[in-house]
Amino acid sequence: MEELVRRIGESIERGKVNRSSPYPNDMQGQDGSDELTRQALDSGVGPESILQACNDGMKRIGDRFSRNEVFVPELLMAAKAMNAVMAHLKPYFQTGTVKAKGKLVIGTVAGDLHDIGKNLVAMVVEGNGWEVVDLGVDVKAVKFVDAIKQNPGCTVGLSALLTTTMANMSKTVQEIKTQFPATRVIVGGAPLNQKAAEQMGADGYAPNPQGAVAFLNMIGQK
Ligand code: B1M
Repeated sequence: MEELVRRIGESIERGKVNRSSPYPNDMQGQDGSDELTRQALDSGVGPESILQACNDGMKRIGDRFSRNEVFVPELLMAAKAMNAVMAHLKPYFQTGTVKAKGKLVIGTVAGDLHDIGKNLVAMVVEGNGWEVVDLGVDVKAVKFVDAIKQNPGCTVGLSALLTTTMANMSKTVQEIKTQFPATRVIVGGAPLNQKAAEQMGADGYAPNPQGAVAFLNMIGQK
Protein backbone atom coordinates (compact mmCIF):
# COMPACT_ATOMS: atom_id res chain seq x y z
CA MET A 1 0.00 0.00 0.00
CA GLU A 2 2.90 2.32 0.79
CA GLU A 3 4.18 1.81 -2.72
CA LEU A 4 0.79 2.79 -4.17
CA VAL A 5 0.74 5.98 -2.11
CA ARG A 6 4.29 6.79 -3.16
CA ARG A 7 3.32 6.33 -6.81
CA ILE A 8 0.35 8.66 -6.43
CA GLY A 9 2.67 11.38 -5.14
CA GLU A 10 5.02 10.68 -8.02
CA SER A 11 2.19 10.85 -10.57
CA ILE A 12 1.26 14.31 -9.25
CA GLU A 13 4.85 15.52 -9.41
CA ARG A 14 5.28 14.13 -12.93
CA GLY A 15 1.79 15.15 -14.15
CA LYS A 16 0.79 11.60 -15.07
CA VAL A 17 -3.01 11.70 -15.23
CA ASN A 18 -4.02 8.25 -16.44
CA ARG A 19 -2.83 5.25 -18.37
CA SER A 20 -3.86 6.65 -21.77
CA SER A 21 -2.18 10.00 -21.16
CA PRO A 22 0.87 10.36 -23.43
CA TYR A 23 2.56 12.68 -20.91
CA PRO A 24 5.23 12.37 -19.61
CA ASN A 25 6.95 10.49 -22.35
CA ASP A 26 8.87 8.09 -20.10
CA MET A 27 5.69 7.03 -18.25
CA GLN A 28 3.62 6.10 -21.31
CA GLY A 29 1.47 3.04 -20.74
CA GLN A 30 1.78 3.27 -16.95
CA ASP A 31 -1.09 3.94 -14.56
CA GLY A 32 -1.57 7.58 -13.58
CA SER A 33 -3.02 9.34 -10.57
CA ASP A 34 -6.53 8.34 -11.70
CA GLU A 35 -6.01 4.56 -11.68
CA LEU A 36 -3.59 4.58 -8.74
CA THR A 37 -6.03 6.47 -6.52
CA ARG A 38 -8.82 4.03 -7.35
CA GLN A 39 -6.52 1.12 -6.55
CA ALA A 40 -5.37 2.71 -3.29
CA LEU A 41 -8.92 3.41 -2.12
CA ASP A 42 -10.02 -0.10 -3.07
CA SER A 43 -7.10 -1.51 -1.04
CA GLY A 44 -8.21 0.44 2.01
CA VAL A 45 -5.77 3.36 1.93
CA GLY A 46 -7.31 6.34 3.73
CA PRO A 47 -8.14 9.50 1.73
CA GLU A 48 -5.96 11.57 4.09
CA SER A 49 -2.85 9.54 3.21
CA ILE A 50 -3.60 9.97 -0.49
CA LEU A 51 -4.07 13.71 -0.04
CA GLN A 52 -0.83 13.99 1.88
CA ALA A 53 1.04 12.22 -0.91
CA CYS A 54 -0.53 14.61 -3.43
CA ASN A 55 0.43 17.67 -1.42
CA ASP A 56 3.98 16.36 -1.11
CA GLY A 57 4.07 15.80 -4.89
CA MET A 58 2.75 19.32 -5.46
CA LYS A 59 5.39 20.70 -3.13
CA ARG A 60 8.14 18.92 -5.04
CA ILE A 61 6.96 20.18 -8.44
CA GLY A 62 6.53 23.68 -6.95
CA ASP A 63 10.10 23.59 -5.63
CA ARG A 64 11.39 22.46 -9.02
CA PHE A 65 9.47 25.32 -10.62
CA SER A 66 11.18 27.74 -8.19
CA ARG A 67 14.55 26.36 -9.33
CA ASN A 68 13.56 26.85 -13.00
CA GLU A 69 13.80 23.11 -13.61
CA VAL A 70 10.20 22.94 -14.86
CA PHE A 71 7.78 25.54 -16.23
CA VAL A 72 4.05 26.39 -16.28
CA PRO A 73 3.02 23.49 -18.56
CA GLU A 74 4.44 21.04 -16.01
CA LEU A 75 2.50 22.77 -13.22
CA LEU A 76 -0.64 22.50 -15.34
CA MET A 77 -0.15 18.77 -15.83
CA ALA A 78 0.43 18.36 -12.08
CA ALA A 79 -2.85 20.21 -11.46
CA LYS A 80 -4.62 17.94 -13.97
CA ALA A 81 -3.26 14.86 -12.21
CA MET A 82 -4.38 16.28 -8.86
CA ASN A 83 -7.89 16.96 -10.18
CA ALA A 84 -8.13 13.29 -11.21
CA VAL A 85 -7.38 12.34 -7.60
CA MET A 86 -9.90 14.84 -6.23
CA ALA A 87 -12.67 13.33 -8.35
CA HIS A 88 -12.14 10.03 -6.50
CA LEU A 89 -11.82 11.66 -3.07
CA LYS A 90 -14.86 13.92 -3.35
CA PRO A 91 -17.40 11.37 -2.07
CA TYR A 92 -15.26 10.80 1.03
CA PHE A 93 -15.42 14.47 1.94
CA GLN A 94 -19.10 14.84 1.13
CA THR A 95 -20.63 12.43 3.57
CA GLY A 96 -23.71 14.67 3.67
CA THR A 97 -25.65 15.90 6.65
CA VAL A 98 -29.33 16.58 6.83
CA LYS A 99 -29.50 20.29 7.52
CA ALA A 100 -26.84 22.84 6.59
CA LYS A 101 -25.13 24.49 9.57
CA GLY A 102 -24.77 27.70 7.60
CA LYS A 103 -23.47 29.00 4.31
CA LEU A 104 -19.90 29.66 3.15
CA VAL A 105 -19.34 31.80 0.06
CA ILE A 106 -15.84 30.95 -1.15
CA GLY A 107 -13.57 32.06 -3.97
CA THR A 108 -9.99 32.64 -5.05
CA VAL A 109 -9.33 36.37 -5.10
CA ALA A 110 -8.84 38.58 -8.18
CA GLY A 111 -5.68 37.94 -10.16
CA ASP A 112 -5.24 34.43 -8.80
CA LEU A 113 -6.12 31.30 -10.78
CA HIS A 114 -5.06 28.65 -8.26
CA ASP A 115 -8.09 26.64 -7.20
CA ILE A 116 -7.00 23.20 -6.01
CA GLY A 117 -6.65 24.25 -2.36
CA LYS A 118 -9.85 26.30 -2.50
CA ASN A 119 -11.75 23.35 -4.00
CA LEU A 120 -10.44 21.12 -1.26
CA VAL A 121 -11.58 23.54 1.43
CA ALA A 122 -15.01 23.77 -0.25
CA MET A 123 -15.33 19.97 -0.35
CA VAL A 124 -14.33 19.43 3.28
CA VAL A 125 -16.50 22.28 4.54
CA GLU A 126 -19.45 20.90 2.58
CA GLY A 127 -18.78 17.44 3.97
CA ASN A 128 -18.95 18.93 7.45
CA GLY A 129 -22.48 20.13 6.97
CA TRP A 130 -22.13 23.63 5.53
CA GLU A 131 -23.70 24.79 2.31
CA VAL A 132 -21.02 26.13 -0.03
CA VAL A 133 -21.41 28.75 -2.75
CA ASP A 134 -18.26 28.56 -4.87
CA LEU A 135 -17.56 31.70 -6.90
CA GLY A 136 -14.53 30.16 -8.64
CA VAL A 137 -11.22 31.87 -9.33
CA ASP A 138 -10.11 35.43 -10.12
CA VAL A 139 -13.04 36.77 -8.12
CA LYS A 140 -13.28 40.55 -7.80
CA ALA A 141 -14.43 42.19 -4.56
CA VAL A 142 -17.69 43.29 -6.15
CA LYS A 143 -18.60 39.69 -6.91
CA PHE A 144 -18.11 38.71 -3.27
CA VAL A 145 -20.26 41.68 -2.25
CA ASP A 146 -23.03 40.64 -4.66
CA ALA A 147 -22.88 37.08 -3.30
CA ILE A 148 -23.28 38.36 0.27
CA LYS A 149 -26.37 40.31 -0.84
CA GLN A 150 -27.78 37.15 -2.38
CA ASN A 151 -26.87 34.98 0.62
CA PRO A 152 -27.65 37.01 3.73
CA GLY A 153 -25.95 35.77 6.88
CA CYS A 154 -23.27 33.84 4.99
CA THR A 155 -19.61 33.62 5.98
CA VAL A 156 -17.03 34.44 3.31
CA GLY A 157 -13.87 32.44 2.57
CA LEU A 158 -11.06 33.95 0.52
CA SER A 159 -8.19 31.96 -0.94
CA ALA A 160 -4.90 33.22 -2.43
CA LEU A 161 -1.76 31.37 -3.51
CA LEU A 162 0.29 34.22 -4.91
CA THR A 163 2.13 36.71 -2.74
CA THR A 164 1.07 39.35 -5.26
CA THR A 165 -2.66 38.64 -4.83
CA MET A 166 -2.53 39.16 -1.06
CA ALA A 167 -3.04 42.87 -1.76
CA ASN A 168 -6.26 42.06 -3.62
CA MET A 169 -7.30 39.86 -0.74
CA SER A 170 -6.75 42.71 1.67
CA LYS A 171 -8.82 45.08 -0.51
CA THR A 172 -11.57 42.47 -0.75
CA VAL A 173 -11.71 42.03 3.03
CA GLN A 174 -11.91 45.82 3.46
CA GLU A 175 -14.66 46.15 0.86
CA ILE A 176 -16.71 43.42 2.52
CA LYS A 177 -16.19 44.85 6.00
CA THR A 178 -17.12 48.37 4.83
CA GLN A 179 -20.40 47.23 3.29
CA PHE A 180 -21.22 44.34 5.64
CA PRO A 181 -19.38 44.82 8.95
CA ALA A 182 -21.16 41.84 10.52
CA THR A 183 -20.13 39.37 7.81
CA ARG A 184 -17.37 37.04 9.00
CA VAL A 185 -14.42 36.59 6.68
CA ILE A 186 -11.93 33.74 6.81
CA VAL A 187 -8.78 33.73 4.70
CA GLY A 188 -6.34 31.00 3.72
CA GLY A 189 -3.72 29.94 1.20
CA ALA A 190 0.01 29.27 1.18
CA PRO A 191 1.33 32.85 1.54
CA LEU A 192 -1.07 33.66 4.42
CA ASN A 193 -0.60 33.42 8.16
CA GLN A 194 -2.45 34.54 11.25
CA LYS A 195 -0.64 37.87 11.39
CA ALA A 196 -1.37 38.71 7.74
CA ALA A 197 -5.01 37.78 8.27
CA GLU A 198 -5.27 40.10 11.27
CA GLN A 199 -3.59 42.95 9.38
CA MET A 200 -6.17 42.57 6.62
CA GLY A 201 -9.00 42.74 9.12
CA ALA A 202 -10.17 39.17 8.51
CA ASP A 203 -11.98 37.39 11.34
CA GLY A 204 -10.10 34.17 10.89
CA TYR A 205 -7.21 32.39 9.21
CA ALA A 206 -6.98 28.69 8.48
CA PRO A 207 -3.88 26.90 7.21
CA ASN A 208 -5.94 23.97 5.92
CA PRO A 209 -9.53 22.76 5.35
CA GLN A 210 -9.80 21.36 8.87
CA GLY A 211 -8.90 24.79 10.26
CA ALA A 212 -11.62 26.35 8.12
CA VAL A 213 -14.16 23.85 9.50
CA ALA A 214 -13.01 24.54 13.07
CA PHE A 215 -13.46 28.28 12.51
CA LEU A 216 -16.92 27.84 10.98
CA ASN A 217 -18.06 25.53 13.75
CA MET A 218 -16.78 28.00 16.33
CA ILE A 219 -18.62 31.01 14.88
CA GLY A 220 -21.67 28.85 14.22
CA GLN A 221 -22.01 28.31 17.97
CA LYS A 222 -21.98 32.03 18.81
CO1 B1M B 1 1.38 28.36 -9.49
N1 B1M B 1 2.55 29.17 -8.18
N2 B1M B 1 1.60 29.91 -10.66
N3 B1M B 1 0.28 27.36 -10.76
N4 B1M B 1 1.58 26.86 -8.38
C1 B1M B 1 2.70 28.49 -6.90
C2 B1M B 1 1.66 28.95 -5.89
C3 B1M B 1 4.20 28.88 -6.48
C4 B1M B 1 4.45 28.84 -4.97
C5 B1M B 1 5.21 27.97 -7.26
C6 B1M B 1 6.62 28.29 -6.91
O1 B1M B 1 7.16 29.26 -7.41
N5 B1M B 1 7.29 27.50 -6.09
C7 B1M B 1 4.30 30.28 -7.10
C8 B1M B 1 3.86 31.44 -6.21
C9 B1M B 1 5.03 32.25 -5.67
C10 B1M B 1 4.52 33.32 -4.78
O2 B1M B 1 3.75 34.16 -5.15
N6 B1M B 1 5.00 33.28 -3.56
C11 B1M B 1 3.42 30.14 -8.33
C12 B1M B 1 3.50 30.98 -9.48
C13 B1M B 1 4.63 31.99 -9.49
C14 B1M B 1 2.58 30.88 -10.55
C15 B1M B 1 2.53 31.75 -11.83
C16 B1M B 1 2.78 33.26 -11.63
C17 B1M B 1 3.54 31.13 -12.83
C18 B1M B 1 3.69 31.90 -14.13
O3 B1M B 1 2.78 32.08 -14.87
N7 B1M B 1 4.92 32.33 -14.36
C19 B1M B 1 1.10 31.46 -12.34
C20 B1M B 1 0.07 32.45 -11.77
C21 B1M B 1 -1.29 32.31 -12.42
C22 B1M B 1 -2.31 33.13 -11.65
O4 B1M B 1 -2.83 32.65 -10.66
N8 B1M B 1 -2.58 34.34 -12.10
C23 B1M B 1 0.86 30.10 -11.79
C24 B1M B 1 0.03 29.15 -12.39
C25 B1M B 1 -0.20 27.89 -11.90
C26 B1M B 1 -1.03 26.83 -12.66
C27 B1M B 1 -2.27 27.43 -13.32
C28 B1M B 1 -0.15 26.24 -13.73
C29 B1M B 1 -1.28 25.77 -11.53
C30 B1M B 1 -2.62 25.97 -10.78
C31 B1M B 1 -3.74 25.10 -11.33
C32 B1M B 1 -4.96 25.17 -10.46
O5 B1M B 1 -4.96 25.56 -9.30
N9 B1M B 1 -6.06 24.80 -11.08
C33 B1M B 1 -0.18 26.10 -10.52
C34 B1M B 1 0.23 25.21 -9.48
C35 B1M B 1 -0.34 23.80 -9.55
C36 B1M B 1 1.11 25.61 -8.44
C37 B1M B 1 1.69 24.75 -7.30
C38 B1M B 1 2.76 23.84 -7.88
C39 B1M B 1 0.71 23.89 -6.52
C40 B1M B 1 -0.47 24.65 -5.91
C41 B1M B 1 -1.43 23.65 -5.32
O6 B1M B 1 -2.44 23.34 -5.92
N10 B1M B 1 -1.08 23.09 -4.14
C42 B1M B 1 2.29 25.88 -6.33
C43 B1M B 1 3.52 25.43 -5.58
C44 B1M B 1 3.17 24.89 -4.19
O7 B1M B 1 2.12 25.15 -3.66
N11 B1M B 1 4.09 24.21 -3.63
C45 B1M B 1 2.33 27.05 -7.22
C46 B1M B 1 -1.87 22.00 -3.50
C47 B1M B 1 -3.03 22.61 -2.69
C48 B1M B 1 -3.83 21.48 -2.05
O8 B1M B 1 -2.46 23.41 -1.67
O9 B1M B 1 -3.34 25.54 -2.71
O10 B1M B 1 -1.74 25.61 -0.74
P1 B1M B 1 -2.85 24.94 -1.46
O11 B1M B 1 -4.11 24.88 -0.48
C49 B1M B 1 -4.01 24.43 0.84
C50 B1M B 1 -3.76 25.54 1.87
O12 B1M B 1 -3.08 26.65 1.35
C51 B1M B 1 -5.12 25.83 2.40
O13 B1M B 1 -5.80 24.58 2.33
C52 B1M B 1 -5.37 23.88 1.16
C53 B1M B 1 -5.36 22.38 1.45
O14 B1M B 1 -4.48 22.07 2.48
N12 B1M B 1 -5.99 26.83 1.78
C54 B1M B 1 -6.98 27.43 2.51
C55 B1M B 1 -6.07 27.29 0.53
N13 B1M B 1 -7.07 28.17 0.41
C56 B1M B 1 -7.66 28.27 1.61
C57 B1M B 1 -8.75 29.01 2.05
C58 B1M B 1 -9.16 28.89 3.39
C59 B1M B 1 -8.46 28.05 4.25
C60 B1M B 1 -7.38 27.31 3.84
O15 B1M B 1 -10.19 29.54 3.93
C61 B1M B 1 -11.04 30.28 3.08
